[in-house]
Amino acid sequence: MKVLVTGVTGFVGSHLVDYLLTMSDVEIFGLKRWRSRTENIEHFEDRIALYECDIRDATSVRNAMEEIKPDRIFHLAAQSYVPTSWDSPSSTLETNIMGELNIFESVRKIGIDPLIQVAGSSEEYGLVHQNELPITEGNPLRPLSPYGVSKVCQDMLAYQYFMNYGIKVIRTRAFNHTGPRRPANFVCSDFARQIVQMERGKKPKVIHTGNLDAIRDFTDVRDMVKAYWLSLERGKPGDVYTICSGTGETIKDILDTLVKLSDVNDIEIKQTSTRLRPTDVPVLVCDCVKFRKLTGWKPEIPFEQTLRDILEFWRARI
Ligand code: A2R
Repeated sequence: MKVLVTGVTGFVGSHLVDYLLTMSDVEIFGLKRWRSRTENIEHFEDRIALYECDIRDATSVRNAMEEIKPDRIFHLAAQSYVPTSWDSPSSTLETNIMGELNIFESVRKIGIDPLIQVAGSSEEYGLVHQNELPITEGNPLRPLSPYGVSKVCQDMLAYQYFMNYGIKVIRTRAFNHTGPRRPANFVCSDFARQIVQMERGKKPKVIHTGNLDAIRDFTDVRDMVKAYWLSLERGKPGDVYTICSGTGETIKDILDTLVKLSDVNDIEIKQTSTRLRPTDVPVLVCDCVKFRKLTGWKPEIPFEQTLRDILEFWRARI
């Protein structure tokens, strides 16, 4: 089976390939740009086939699709960072929406029939009222960032291409996921990196944070990529599945656990306005009963282990 991963050089794409490499009978293909950073894929680069492709460029996407003719596509390429979407809304919308459109159109025009996973996000739900928790697929979509809007559009475009053309799309809406290789602009990695800098004596014992009271639902990325695989194995084309751990953690709990797992103490916490979002949702916790019933999936890696592994990741780099 030919499996194509867009965004293969990214955080999730590289973990997905690690998982795919444990399987037999899977030929792995990845799309990358000529200037993509490759540190996440160096350990498997010689075991997959890489194609240069910018998903905003329809010709480039079509050429890659024509050559590969994949049986399955994990569409992970995106402008994935919420704060950047406020700074660069137009390019976020272009990459995420037009990029996906180019993939669907090339599949349609070439006449191939792959299963396609579209990586949506909890950011699609955006504003969630307390009486609407836990979130399920039926919650209203009220995105609060250009990134969230782009993911709602990806989701709806996927639905439309399934309904109009029978393109076999499975939509996932993943809640927060983290782990080693997550860049330092994401909260767990940000804290872990700052703590390791303190362990190394490279930073005063002051940690800069955003909103510590927010409650988020975290899953280890290595569990998340297994869920993505199962979404194509068992999911119903056209359907949508939220994926989450179902457990809420405050950002403060995450910070406390990281400090507990580290060699530093007496850390001063400073809330920084530049790390706060224009609009933040207090609680984002989900119930993925639909996906669990369908697939039997549940997270296996305890969150404390995830945080330990993130610290180890930064210790190896700082
Ligand atoms: O920016 P690059 O060249 O380093 O590659 C990133 C890729 N990407 C693109 N690939 C082709 N054409 C583009 N115009 C383009 N723009 C971005 O998407 C990188 O390989 C990947 C994104 O990786 P991360 O930022 O690490 O995102 P992550 O956490 O792996 O998220 C995967 C998916 C995304 O759709 C998120 O929105 C969703 O999961 O949560």
